[in-house]
Amino acid sequence: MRFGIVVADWNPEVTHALLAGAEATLRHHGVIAEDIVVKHVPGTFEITVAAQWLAEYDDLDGVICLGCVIQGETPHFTYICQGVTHGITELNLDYNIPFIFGILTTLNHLQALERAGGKHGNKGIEAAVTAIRMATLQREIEK
Ligand code: DLZ
Repeated sequence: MRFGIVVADWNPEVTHALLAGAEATLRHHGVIAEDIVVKHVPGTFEITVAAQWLAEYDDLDGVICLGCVIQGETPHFTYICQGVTHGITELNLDYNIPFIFGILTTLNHLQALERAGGKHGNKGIEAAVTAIRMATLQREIEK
């Protein structure tokens, strides 16, 4: 299998931990390094279009989207979360591969760290497992 990973560099101490978890999990399940295509974007809002470009220009079994949006004092949080959720949903319907929603949307920095290798695990690992499961399911169904 061959997977793309799009990771946002906003809140990098969180998102790069998600990336490490996702990459290690794919490798653990037998995906070779050359078949893991990692692309960085500035923030979570940019994830959707980069994921679309990967789907257009590469031959992938799925794209894992990793980001972290932390609530601030303005409604910006809501718009970014709505935008990326809608965008990834659309990609799932428009392309014949799964796009995995590995984006933390938390009320504060601590909640994010707890989900990027802390007491609530690493959601990058869960995203990678979900990608493998969905790609496997698609192969089963399309036979
Ligand atoms: C602008 C912004 C803010 C305020 N907060 C976050 C965040 O918590 N997480 C994140 O990934 N990105 C954030 N951004 C950046 C936007 O995602 C985007 O990069 C900019 O609005 C430029 O389009």
